[in-house]
Parts: sequence; C-alpha cells; structure tokens
Amino acid sequence: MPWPLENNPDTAVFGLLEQERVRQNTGLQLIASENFTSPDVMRATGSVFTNKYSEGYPGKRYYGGNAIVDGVETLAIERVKQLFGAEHANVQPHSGASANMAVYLGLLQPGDTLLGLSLDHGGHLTHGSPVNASGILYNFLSYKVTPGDERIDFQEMRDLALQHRPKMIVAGTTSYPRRLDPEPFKAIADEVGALLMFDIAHLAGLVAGGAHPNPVPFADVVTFTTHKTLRGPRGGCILSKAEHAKAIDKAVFPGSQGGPLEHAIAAKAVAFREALDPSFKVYVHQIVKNASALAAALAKQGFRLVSGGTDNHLMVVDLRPFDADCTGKEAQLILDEAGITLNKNTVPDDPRSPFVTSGVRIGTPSVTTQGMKEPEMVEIAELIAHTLRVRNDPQAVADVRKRVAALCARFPVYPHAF
Ligand code: DSN
Repeated sequence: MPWPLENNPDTAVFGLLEQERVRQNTGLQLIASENFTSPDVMRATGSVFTNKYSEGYPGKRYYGGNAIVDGVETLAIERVKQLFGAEHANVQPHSGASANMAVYLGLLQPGDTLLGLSLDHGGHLTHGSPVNASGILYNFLSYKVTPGDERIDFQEMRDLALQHRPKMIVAGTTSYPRRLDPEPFKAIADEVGALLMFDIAHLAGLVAGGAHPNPVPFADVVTFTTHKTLRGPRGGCILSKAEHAKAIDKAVFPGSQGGPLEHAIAAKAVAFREALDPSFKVYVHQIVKNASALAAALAKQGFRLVSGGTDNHLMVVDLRPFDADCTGKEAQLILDEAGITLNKNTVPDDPRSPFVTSGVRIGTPSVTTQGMKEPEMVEIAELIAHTLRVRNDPQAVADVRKRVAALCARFPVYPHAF
C-alpha cells in the first residue's frame, strides 16, 4: 500500500530527530527527571498499539477488537503490582499530572483541604500551586523544609494538619535530595484521619530497585511517572489500596481521560519487566552512588549542596558560595553551551525569582544508564565548575564542549541513527 509521501520522506522532522539523537549522545544529560529508555521500550512506543481505541478497562471495553490490547494492559498491571507490592494499579494516566488530578477527582470534593510540599521547597505544581488546577480546585496548604537542615519540617506539617484537618496529605517531591520515609507522613495522616497520597514520580525507579523506602504499604494511593528513574516511556501510573480501586479507575476513565495510550501502556509493560530484572537493582543503587560522588565533588569545588548532600538521584546546588553573581539561569544557559544539560532551580527561600534562581538541580539517572561511575562524576563536577569559572570566555567554553563530547563518546547510548 502506498503511504502518502512514502517516496518523499519528511526530512524536516527526521532531520531534527537525528539532531536530537546526536545531542543526547554527545552531551551530558543531567536533568534529574530524565533518562534514556531501552530500544525495547521505544519499539513498543512506536508500535501498532498506537492505532487502537480502547476506552474502558481489560474485559470491559467500549469498542471491539480489544482482546490483544487487554492482554498487554493486563501484563502492565500485573507487572507493576508485583514490582511495588500493590493491591491495585491503573496504568492509563497519560502523565504524572493526569495521575495526580485523577486521584483528587476520585477521592476528594472540590474545595477540600490538602497539605502538600511548597513548590519552591521541592514540591510539584500539582501539589497545590495556585497556577495549577490542583490549587484552583482544592484548598491546598503548603508545608516546607526547615531553615536549618533543609529537611521536611514534620513539626510544621503536624501543626498545619491539627489546625486544618486536611482530607488528604500529599507526600512527594521534585527537587528534594533526601529520603522520604513514609512513617512520619503516615503517623500525621492517621492522627488527623487524612488520606495519604505519595507522589513518587522522581523516586519510582529507586523504590522499585530497593534503593529508597517503598511507601506502598503505608499510603492509600501512590502515583508516579514511568519515564524518570523508572526508565520507561513517558506516562503515569496510580497504585492504590483495593478499597480505592473503583474510585480511582472511574476518575481516570471516564472521569478525566478518554482513550488510553495503549502503545505507551505496552511500553510501560516492557519497562516494568526490565525493572523486575535483578540488573535494575544494580542500576538504581549506582544512580545513588553516583549522585553521592557528584555531590561530594561539587562541594570540593566550592558549591553548597542544599541539605548538605543527597540520599537519592538528585542534588540541588546553591551557586552563591561558588560565585554570588552567577544565577541559576545563567549557569543553565552557559552549561548548555558546553554540552552539560541541567535546569535552574530555586534553593529554599531563594531571594531570586523562579525564572532566575540561585541554584541548579542535577540528577544522575541518565549518565548512570550510560554506564558512568564515580570517577566520571568527579570529572563532571570539575567540568561544571570550570565552565562556570570561564563563562565569559567563549573559546574556553567551546573547549569544554569538546571535553564533554570526548567523555560521552566513551559511554555511547544511542550510537546509531534510528
Ligand atoms: N518536570 C518534572 C521534573 O523535572 O521534575 C516534574 O514534573
């Protein structure tokens, strides 16, 4: 069958695709929420499952032709339940934000009170930011990290909970470098009769591989994205206690989504199987070792690590002790020119705006997938510090770009054009 333009390939799109492959292959990808997926995950993502409409759930679809789709979605559900020890799983959320909104829709009423970690202290938009539907539809109150050790302030959280009696406490972070032990959240939630939701978007891979505590036995609901440390396709997932299964499923479909993305669900199934393999444990423990080594090496270069270091896959670096004039925005821009990709990030109580910031966030999931280890982390810290020191010298920055490409060439991730 002749496809339209079969003999006239889309060089514009596929040219950009190739440029992006080269960029990913020749630069250091240090955005803490990113990773490199396996060829099998990509194969499932770009598969014939993209053609199928399958509103509903396995065994209860609105359209015909879904027996095979039921098979793949059931595989994804069973694998993820096994991975996290969950009673119920919904693998249909298109993203982490969709997953979180579905939980609120399913278990709460508009106007209900919740507690969530403040965005500028490491939380997430969907944990009650006033510009997000979560903050518009629900009465979110924010807890913060302490000014001293920059860890979650459970005393403040408990005081807020006792005073406002929230219906739900949301635990979860996007730029918090420390362990999230479920017990203190659970104790406060139980004390005030609140539901407990954990958003482990960043931590899902670490939890699955045993490098971080698993909140599933403690929480009513656990949400996450599948594309961060878990190293799957872009997408979301909700785990819950069996008692919430019906409400959660109804809130995802028909409550907030239509047809599920079965190609993404097939790829999630592939990723869950990869995460069940013993090699994944080794991988996630190396992510943490690498983050620790990178944090220590950055401290030696004169940077301040928020909270003094990291227990997980990321660190938030306060640039001010290194160079009071270097903002997060400037650091992100200049490091990108040097082939080192990361993001600006507020530090707790940052005097600069979120568009400028005094810090950057750095994560090790991608470079660890490439096979880099502690010695390369020391090299990366040196490259970051050197780039920022010579940031006003374009030739010196171009020289760093070459050193970065040479380092990445030793750890090729996608060496061939797709
Ligand atoms: N954009 C994600 C992150 O970078 O942490 C959160 O959704």
